[in-house]
Amino acid sequence: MARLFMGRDAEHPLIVAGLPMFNEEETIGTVVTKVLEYADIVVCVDDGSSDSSARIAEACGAIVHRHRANRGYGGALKSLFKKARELDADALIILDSDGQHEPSDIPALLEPILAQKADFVIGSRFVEGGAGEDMPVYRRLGIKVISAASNLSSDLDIKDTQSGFRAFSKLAIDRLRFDAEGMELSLEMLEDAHEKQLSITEVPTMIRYDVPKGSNFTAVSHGFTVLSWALVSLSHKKPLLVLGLPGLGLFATGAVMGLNLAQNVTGQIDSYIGPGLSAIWIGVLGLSLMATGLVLQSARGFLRHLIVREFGLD
Ligand SMILES: Nc1nc2c(ncn2[C@@H]2O[C@H](COP(=O)(O)OP(=O)(O)O)[C@@H](O)[C@H]2O)c(=O)[nH]1
Ligand SMILES: [Mg+2]
Repeated sequence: MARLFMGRDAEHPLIVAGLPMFNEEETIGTVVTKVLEYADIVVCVDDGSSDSSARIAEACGAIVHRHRANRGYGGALKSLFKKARELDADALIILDSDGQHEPSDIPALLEPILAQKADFVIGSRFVEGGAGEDMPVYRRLGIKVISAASNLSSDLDIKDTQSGFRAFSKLAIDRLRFDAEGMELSLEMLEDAHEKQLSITEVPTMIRYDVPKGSNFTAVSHGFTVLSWALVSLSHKKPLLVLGLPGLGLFATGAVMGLNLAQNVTGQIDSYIGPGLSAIWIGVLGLSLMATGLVLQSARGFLRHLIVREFGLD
């Protein structure tokens, strides 16, 4: 049954649920109806779905916000945050409209926010009590790799960086800004929250894979976009690690190849020219990577120092 109050105070905070929606006519009706049991307002962002999703969502009680051109998952989330600000929401909860997330988990995600213990809550498959029902093994592996790369750059130690089931406090709704168009937004948001010192926590949830249309993206395209974003971001933050370490590896390989050759030189010098040159260019490539890593790392340190000294920001 729909909640009858419209929250406006501490006892009845205004809960807005946001659903990015793209051709989800099979599931959207059930999802909107169930979500309305836990939220005051449901907003669906439709990116030119060619099916009846928008009509069904409206008939079930959701507000439908339409984009004229497809602006991707990231564009849908930007509109949802804007709408939450306009509505002056006390909390925003984002979930998929394909039925993968369980609306009855919404109170668990909202609990840390309403208790003012967190600003950003992730419904996680990988903390104790959470699960990915019928989750393909390659997806599980992909998410672990992406989360590891993301945690290397942000030190956040988030277990499920790819869950689309997320809740935000009023502070997070006001402060978070992101640019990404696609699923890489999942990481950009986390980094932005970390930089703005918003507190992030994970609560266990179940995410289902036995729904009619679990994903608009193949695991490979999702993995590739998000992982490349994670690596670019990591190279901005830790250039010495991303460039210097492989550089050191290449330099060591070149040196070992060269030494091996030098030890085995007998008579016929001609036959050593090819492998000798390879050893040299591998070594030089390694050295230049290390040098680039070092320069970028110190430039980063220098800029940071300048910003702190001149503007008092960190
Ligand atoms: N508005 C909008 N929603 C999208 C777009 N792409 C995906 N979605 C919705 O975003 C949610 C997550 O997408 P989905 O394909 O299920 O991603 P996955 O489950 O993480 O692989 C679903 O509810 C989709 O309907 C898009 O381009 N625009
Ligand atoms: Mg999905």
